[in-house]
Amino acid sequence: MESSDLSDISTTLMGAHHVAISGHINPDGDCLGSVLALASALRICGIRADMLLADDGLPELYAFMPGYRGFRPASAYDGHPDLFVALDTPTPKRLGCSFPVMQRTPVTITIDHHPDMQDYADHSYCDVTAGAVGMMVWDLIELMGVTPTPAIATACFTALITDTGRFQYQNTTVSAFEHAARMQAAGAVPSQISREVYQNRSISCVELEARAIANIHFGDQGRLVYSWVTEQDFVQTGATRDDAESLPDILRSLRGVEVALLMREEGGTIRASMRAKGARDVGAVARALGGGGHAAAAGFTFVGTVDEAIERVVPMLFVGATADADTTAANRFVGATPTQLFAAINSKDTLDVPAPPDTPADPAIPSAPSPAATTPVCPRQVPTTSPASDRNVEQS
Ligand SMILES: [Mn+2]
Repeated sequence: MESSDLSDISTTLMGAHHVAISGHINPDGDCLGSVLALASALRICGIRADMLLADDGLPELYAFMPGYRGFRPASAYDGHPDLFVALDTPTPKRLGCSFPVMQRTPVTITIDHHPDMQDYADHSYCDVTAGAVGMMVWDLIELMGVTPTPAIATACFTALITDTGRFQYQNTTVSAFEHAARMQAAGAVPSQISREVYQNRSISCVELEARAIANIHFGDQGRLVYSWVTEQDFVQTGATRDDAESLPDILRSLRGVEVALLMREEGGTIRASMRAKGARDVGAVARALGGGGHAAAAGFTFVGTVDEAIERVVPMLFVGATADADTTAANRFVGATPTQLFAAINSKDTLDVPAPPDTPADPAIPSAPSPAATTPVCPRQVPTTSPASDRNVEQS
């Protein structure tokens, strides 16, 4: 295992005959666009490139990207490539069904931008300052000597716009805009891509959003917001799993909110997505719960019910939200019982917080909890006894 630079990786790629490329499970715009762009560039060089899906899901949202139907589930893949590339995937676990393919491939590469990337390949390249892996793939394609086609530019721009939240997140750097300019010059049409990704919602998606808005609860004097959607909500609205993608950002967009948590019920588990504004680091909380991600956007899976997840996770976010840069704050509470967590939250030590933000006066915005509420009160009351299953967290 070694840390390589992009030109080493370019050389390795150009020497290959048959490459398999995969992103992570629950694929997003960055991993799908990055895989598509790199595969296109390799094919231009006369190298066979197979695009693998780490799980069976392929979101229709990104079907406008040229070559999209070329993805195939890794679970049904029986090829024997001589080179494997993992993009946007920090851990082998996130490679899902693509990991066995990686294991039977003689040479392996990872290119990523997650702060928690593990060194699990022969060659790995990680740039945590890159807004999207699509930017790194763009640089790599230039190093390969390939002139980016409009299809490559469209795929990379889609990666960039989705991972920077339309150039709104903290990872929107000068370099992100410079890359965007080069992608547009090569044929990406930002207005068209934005229309496909953001102006293309189903009524089911909006109805699911209404359910999530109806479940909104505040904690930490309005700085924390959380909500959830149940399996029943999906059935009744006809919404798909992909339709839930926009929900965390809706929560974060609320005035005064610094940390947002959206829980999605799926089988016996809760898929949780967190978003942060400003200096808050939800990535640390996600890692403490067995998940991962970035400071501003992270997630984890929780084995249990919505109520159990609220009881377990909301206090951690509350403490994290009051700890500023102290990313170890959340870790201190791993393994604690709910009773211990709430005791800690109620202690003066962890409530030494700055003055609360102005309470929103707009009647359209759900009112913040009263100043007397010094705990992250869930209207779904936390039981006084503690039947919560802490064991589930460690398993997720
Ligand atoms: Mn990414």
